[in-house]
Order: sequence, then structure tokens, then C-alpha cells
Amino acid sequence: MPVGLIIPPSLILSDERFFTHIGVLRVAAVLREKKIEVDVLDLSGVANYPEAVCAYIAGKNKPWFIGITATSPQMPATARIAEIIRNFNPDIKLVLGGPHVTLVNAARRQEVERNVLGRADHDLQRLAQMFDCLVAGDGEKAIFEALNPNGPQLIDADDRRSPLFLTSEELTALPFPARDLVAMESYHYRINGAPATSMIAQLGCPFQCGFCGGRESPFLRKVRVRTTESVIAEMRHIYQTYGYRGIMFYDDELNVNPQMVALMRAIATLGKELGIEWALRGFIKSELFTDEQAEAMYEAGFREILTGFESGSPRILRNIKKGATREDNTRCVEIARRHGLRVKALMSVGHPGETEETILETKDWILAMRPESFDLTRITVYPGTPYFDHAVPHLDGVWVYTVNGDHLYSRQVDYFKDFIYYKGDRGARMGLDSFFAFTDELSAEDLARLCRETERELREKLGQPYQTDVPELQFGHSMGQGLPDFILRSSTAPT
Ligand code: B12
Repeated sequence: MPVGLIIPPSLILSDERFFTHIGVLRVAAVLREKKIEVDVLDLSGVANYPEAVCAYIAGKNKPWFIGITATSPQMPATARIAEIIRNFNPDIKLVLGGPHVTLVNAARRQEVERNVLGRADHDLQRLAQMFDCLVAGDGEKAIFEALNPNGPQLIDADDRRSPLFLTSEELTALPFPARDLVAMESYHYRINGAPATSMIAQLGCPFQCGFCGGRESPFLRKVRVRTTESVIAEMRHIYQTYGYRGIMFYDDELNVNPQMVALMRAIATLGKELGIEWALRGFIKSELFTDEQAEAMYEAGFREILTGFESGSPRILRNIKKGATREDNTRCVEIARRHGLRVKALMSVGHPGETEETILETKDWILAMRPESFDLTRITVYPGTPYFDHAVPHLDGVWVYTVNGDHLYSRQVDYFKDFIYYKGDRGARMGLDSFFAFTDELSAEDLARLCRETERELREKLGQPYQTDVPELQFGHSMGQGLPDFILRSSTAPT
């Protein structure tokens, strides 16, 4: 009987088959390495996913164990999937891993430390009622504890002292993510016209941004790097096995790695050896960006950088604890331009102290910089972010986070129900682009309206239309037929 791993749909995204979920495919890879039969059910973009889940658990080769991966916005679909599995067969061991449970657990740890059990404790208890086992942090070793029928209900690998927390050496030694267990050809991202996929070369970001998940979570905070040889070997594998020369690096920031320039040079050498021009894209931290890095990135094949500039307002940048000033951000754009790198500016609205004026400053900075593309994200106060973890109860279910005398108020989010549309106009078109937070000057409705208006104006002025929705996939169930290959792949299937 196989172990099933499920990737739930991300119902808030306009296109769910942009990038595969790397984390759960790393878990699949270690299972396969130990000769454990593993199925991956990829429900990304599958409109009738409940039917697909039913067909899977009722199929010929029934799983005895199901692990689900989820970010917070994937929780409404995850809860539905868990309910279906429970109702069908309560004996299946049901396990939750991934960012949501990791961050709820990290937030709860903060509550325990401060001796004030509250929102996160409540959220973790709800998860514990729904799942037999919760896994926080690295899944590659923790999965084997989860497979133990008598294992603990909470496995906390998000702890530097835990033997389940991977060292950089262990990270380097891991098998590559089992990309063959999802239908890579059904994903359709492109960089510079080249079909592209994603990879992770390093983990962790040591900075303190108030909105960012995992600032108290070693899994997301401690920088863990792989050797240059290991990264190069994975790129070679991606090209030779799947034919991709387009790669999006999902490392939090490429330039926190002191070996970054050496890595770029090695990527350039590999490109020459393979006789290809890479089409690469990745994140950098603006105040650390240098001409030397930009030149090496271009040489390696990078054509675009993404940077979380977040705001054009010095007050907001201070409140976020961004570590970069507006001048640093402007300088970063100039460096990229000098070296032929396009810039995607990741901007956001809804920080402590946000006012109409600060949103205007963001708009003006974008209009002055004219990045080749941008996002304007609505900030959500997720567990595991300083905005959540360091907030205190205010009034009637509202919590308040204070920084430099400015405030951010947030309401409890029901992760099993609330759909959090964080960018673009998909939420607005569905009447669901609400904010879950507000400031002294701007209500949640004001923030939603200003965010909508600002983004619309910027898109018009920069000639950068909204991303259009990609039609959802349907699983057609006809008698006697199994699940299609773009949904279910098994490690035992002939390759
Ligand atoms: C890539 C990425 C995306 C991509 C997703 C593409 C894709 N299909 O993967 C895009 C750009 C679409 C995206 C969107 C969003 N993202 Co994002 N994203 C990331 C990023 C940068 C890398 C993810 C990754 O591959 N990590 C590396 C792998 C190894 O880690 P992992 O996936 O967590 O898996 C490990 C463990 O969690 C565990 N595990 C995972 N699954 C399972 C399952 C089982 C059974 C077990 C036992 C263990 C296990 O083991 C894995 C291996 O160690 C992370 C930051 C980060 N560094 O992780 C943010 C991050 C996951 N994103 C985040 C957020 C907030 C979002 C958005 C909500 C956007 C926003 N700004 O508000 C949306 C929501 C998307 C959605 N799915 O609904 C937060 C998660 C917050 C949360 N509470 O869930 C993160 C952590 C960033 C942060 N620090 O705040 N994101």
C-alpha cells in the first residue's frame, strides 16, 4: 500500500500550474530513495478536486497514509480534502506538513514563551483535531517519524536542536525533488520565452521584515546553503532530464549567500558546457546588491531580478524593519538597469502606519522607477509573522501590533474558510479582495479600495495589464478509468 502525498489547489491564484511545489517533492524523493511506494496527487488548478480525492482513495491501490502540504491560503481546500478522507476511511493516517502548520506552531511557541496562549494555540488545536499528525519544519527526516503508526501527534523539526532539522551538509546530500512525480509538461511558466521550472538552492532569510513568515522559525530563518557543486548538479539534471533551460530560483535572497558570485560563475560555465543560454530569474536583497553581483548574474543567464522593495515610503520601510531605505531601493534598480537585468518590484500595502500619503509615495516611487513588472500585495497578518506574533489583544477580537508608535490592527482569520486573495484583480472580480487588517487612518475597506485603485492606475500608466485567469482543469471520471496522469503519479509506475 502506497504513501499518498497531496498538493491541494491554490484557489486564490490566477494560474495554479506555474510552478510545481518543490517541498513536498523533496519529501517524495526521500521516501522513494528508501524504497517506499509513493503517490503524488497534484490538485493544482483542478476544479473538481473533491471528486479526484474520492477517486484516489477508493482506487485499486489504496493508500494507508496521506500527507498533505499547505500554505495558509490552501487551508480551505485542505480542510475539505481532510474531511473527505476522514469520512471515507478513518483508518488512513492523515498528516499535515508545510508552511501553514509550521508557522502556526512557531506562533504558538511565541505564545508559550510569553505565557499568553491565544490565537495560535487555538489554530493549532483545530489542526490537531483534523489531522493525526502535524509536522512542523523540514519534512525530509520527519516524514519517517510520521510514518510510525504510534508516532507523536506533533513532530517539531523546526528546531535547531532537533536531529530532524537539516544541516547544510544534509541538505546538500538530499536526492533532488521528485519532479517526475508531477506532470511537469502541464506547468507552463516561461522566462524570456523559454519554458521554465523552479528550484531552491538555499533556504532561509536572516532579516526581520514584520510581515514575513518565520522570523522566529529556524526553518525559514536560518540560512542553509548547498554547495555550488550540488546546485550545479541539480541544474544539469533539470536540463538533461526535462529539457528546461529556464529556471526560477525560489531562494529567499540569492545574495545573502557569500558564495553567490562564485555560484553565478559556475552556472555560466555549465551553460557553456551544455551549449545553452540559461534564462534565469531570482530574488535579491536590495541593499546588498552590487555591480559585481549584477554582472555575474547576467553572465550566468539571469535576465530578471525580483526584489521586495515593499514601499516607497521611508516611514513604512522603517516600520517594516526592511533594512533597506528608499535610496537603497532606487540604487538597486539602477544597478540592475546598468547590467541589463529587468526588475520585478514586489510592493505591498497594509503595513503599520499606512496612510493615503504612504500609499501615494509607493505609487510615485513605482512611477519614477518604471520597473518592467510589479505586484501590489495586500498584507495579511499570518501566524508566524512578527505582525501576528508580537501583537497584543486590543478590543473585540482585534489584535494590535505596534512599531515606532504606529499600529496595525488585525482580526482573527479563519484559515479553514477565508479566501485570502493577496494580489491582482481576481479577488476584486469575485468581490473577495478584503483586507483582514487596518491602521489608525485607514479602515480595512479603505485599504482595499486604495490598493485596488493604485494598482489599476499603475497598470494603466505602465502598460502592464492584470494577469488573466487560466481556465481550471477538470477531471473527467468515466467508468473503469483511473485518474489522469496530470493529477496522479506513482513511484511504481514504469517510467
Ligand atoms: C515558491 C513560493 C511561492 C510560490 C508557490 C509556487 C509553488 N507552487 O510552490 C508562489 C509565488 C505562487 C507563492 C505564493 C504564495 N506564497 Co509563497 N513562498 C514560496 C517560497 C519562496 C518557497 C517555497 C519553497 O519551495 N520552499 C522550500 C521547500 C523545501 O519548503 P516547503 O515547501 O515549505 O517544504 C518543506 C516543509 O514545509 C515540509 N513539508 C512540506 N510539505 C509537506 C508535507 C508533508 C506530509 C510533510 C511531512 C512535510 C512537508 O518539508 C518540505 C521539505 O523540507 C516560500 C518561502 C520559503 N523559503 O519556503 C514562500 C512562502 C511559502 N509563501 C508564503 C506566502 C504568504 C504566499 C502567499 C500567500 C503570497 C503572499 N505574499 O501573501 C501565496 C499563496 C500561494 C498558495 N499556494 O496559495 C509564506 C507562507 C505563509 C503561510 N502562512 O502559509 C512563505 C513561507 C513566505 C514567508 N516567509 O512568509 N509562494
